[in-house]
Amino acid sequence: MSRAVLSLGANLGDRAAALRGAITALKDDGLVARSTLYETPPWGPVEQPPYLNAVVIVRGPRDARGWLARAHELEQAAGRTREVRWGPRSLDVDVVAVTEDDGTPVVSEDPELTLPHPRAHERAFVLLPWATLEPGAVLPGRGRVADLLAALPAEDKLAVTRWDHLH
Ligand code: A4P
Ligand code: MG
Repeated sequence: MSRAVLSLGANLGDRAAALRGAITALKDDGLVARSTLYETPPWGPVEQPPYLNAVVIVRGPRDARGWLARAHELEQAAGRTREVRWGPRSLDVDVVAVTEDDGTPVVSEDPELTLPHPRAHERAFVLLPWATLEPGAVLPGRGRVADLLAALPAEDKLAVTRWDHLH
């Protein structure tokens, strides 16, 4: 058994349907909690449309690699093809952090599965939904999610806007 925090993002096609489909599919994997959907400006060097992002927490019989495999299955189910790194996608599922059932955080430097996710601590589109979902959350090796969020530029946080209630 382990507990994983997953970050979901989509910026092509019916973004909300892709996120909601993945969240629904995760009910069979031990979905514990899910954030609402947020609209966020694209992060990174590639010019591309805005994203919808969400964070979910799952707990189930998989290990960290099992969660990565599940993430890839969900991407495939959404019709994702890998094109440009950091480029637009119908669904991206990243494993942000995994904790063993005894509370030990999984740490890995393997490029196939780096944990905790090496860029999560600087991404408002991960930290804000996560902190809202789980106010006491800790990103292993980095600190409290609420503190990491507080350290980001105000414009990054203001750009992450709740989307559900508008649609
Ligand atoms: N990989 C290693 N560690 C992990 C992990 N913890 N979780 C490997 C998931 N995958 C991990 O990923 C490339 C490889 O990373 C995989 O083969 C996996 O084994 P990918 O999904 O094929 O490619 P990618 O998503 O283009 O690269 P990467 O590095 O995952 O990109 P990011 O960092 O996910 O960036 N802006 C906003 N606002 N919202 C977004 O969601 N997402 C991206 C993608 C860019 N800008 C964004 C957003
Ligand atoms: Mg990815």
